[in-house]
Amino acid sequence: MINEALELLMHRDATLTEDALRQYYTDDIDVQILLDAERYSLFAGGKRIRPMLTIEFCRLFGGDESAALPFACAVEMIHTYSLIHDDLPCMDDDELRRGKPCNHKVFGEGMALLAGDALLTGAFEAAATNMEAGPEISAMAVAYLAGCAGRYGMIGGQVMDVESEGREIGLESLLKLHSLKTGALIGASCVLGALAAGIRFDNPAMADVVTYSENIGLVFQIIDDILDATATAEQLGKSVGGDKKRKKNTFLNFYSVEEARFYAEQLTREAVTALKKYPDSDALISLAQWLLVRDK
Ligand code: GRG
Repeated sequence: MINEALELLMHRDATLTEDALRQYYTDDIDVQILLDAERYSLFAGGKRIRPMLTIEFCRLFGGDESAALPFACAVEMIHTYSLIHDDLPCMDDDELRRGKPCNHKVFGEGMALLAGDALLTGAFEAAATNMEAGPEISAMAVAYLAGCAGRYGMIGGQVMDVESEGREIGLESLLKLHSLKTGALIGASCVLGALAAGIRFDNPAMADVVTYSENIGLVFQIIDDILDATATAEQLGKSVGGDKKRKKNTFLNFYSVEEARFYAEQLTREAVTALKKYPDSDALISLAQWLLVRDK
């Protein structure tokens, strides 16, 4: 369920991102295997939701997409690294990702680890050298992104996830876990787009960016939990049923599928309300509504 205008825009932003991502790679025979491993996962066909958020928030505030693209690449590199590392035998030990065998299944565990490391460091290089945004905004973006990706952000969420496997946690802890593990990078994707358009942290508009991102971040995870329990591996391009198998804490420990969807609808309404006063917010509103009904 996706309207044609949103589908076109998703495709356009994904193409822009992929063209920009390619520019960070120059072939070097001595590290060819690493570059191949990175590009194997980076260009394996993800939905590119995070870079789209960066580009569209920049556009929402009248910025030029050329200032958003290095930040869009940075968030997609960090996202891809997290998927590679999360699939490793020492984490979720998965087989399939983005419709293909996981990185370590093709390149081996050591190279998959290094490909993730190189994507993480490459992300910060891309963000720090954003010439269009300039050094001051780039520095703010790097600091914000590091906070969201690190110990009090995505990694912190992953730690909470690993530590709570097989043990029941309360709803409040689950909300924190997901707002860190999934929400923090989605939040950074939105904030970096606004920064690229020159919106500073003391601008009241930034609070609307954060409200939208916090709400869609939770929706993203609720739908992910529902899809893990109800969709097929062919549909998602990744293994399904892993949450139950690994006794992970998910929203379905607290709600039925219908109740979880109802909760996600409420959160989507909050996200839409935060942006509807902005004249060019149609794309981001449609994206929030699509995240609620996505089936992959
Ligand atoms: C660094 C090991 C490590 C983990 C960090 C983000 C994360 C924690 C792990 C990745 C796996 C995971 C289940 C993350 C939750 C967020 C999520 C559902 C990611 C999948 O995002 P999509 O659907 O993926 O946007 P595509 O492939 O479309 O880009």
